[in-house]
Amino acid sequence: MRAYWYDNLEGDQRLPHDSGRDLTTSELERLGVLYYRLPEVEGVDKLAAERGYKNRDQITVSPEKMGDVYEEKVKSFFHEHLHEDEEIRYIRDGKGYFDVRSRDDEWVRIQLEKDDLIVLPAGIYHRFTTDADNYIQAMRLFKDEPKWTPLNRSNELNSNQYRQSYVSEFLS
Ligand code: KMT
Ligand code: NI
Repeated sequence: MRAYWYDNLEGDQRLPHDSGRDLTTSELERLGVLYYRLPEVEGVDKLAAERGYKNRDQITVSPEKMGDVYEEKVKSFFHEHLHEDEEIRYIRDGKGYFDVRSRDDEWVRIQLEKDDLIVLPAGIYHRFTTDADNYIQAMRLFKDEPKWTPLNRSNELNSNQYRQSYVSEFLS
């Protein structure tokens, strides 16, 4: 895992967009983003039990797996959105970038690879992209029914109760 400020330059979303300025895991924690390095799946079982995540599935994002819809999917993952539940991803293979908004509404890029697990809190604005290798496999953890509907950023969404809870817990 490496977290750094996004450079905001034009160019493919899958390029590193590396400003060269890093963030620490404690800085991520202040945004409510939790990071774990879990080389053994037992670590995931423990975390899932503690947080009440009973269910899991696996997703592969690649042109081989997705065919013609790959480019479309990658673009849609990159639209800025939030969820009304945590987003937990445990990377099993390949690499990818999760971008999250900072306190000052700047993009922080989090590069993840195999054995990295990330918890994005409900209500945080974020987006995802594969990198130039166009391949990631991830385990998705969820409680009951997955609540993965992305709610795209808008002024109206700022009054959403999950957004407001996030703002009052982490940005106030
Ligand atoms: C998401 O929510 O953006 C995804 O699940 C992307 C694929 S998981 C690495
Ligand atoms: Ni999401």
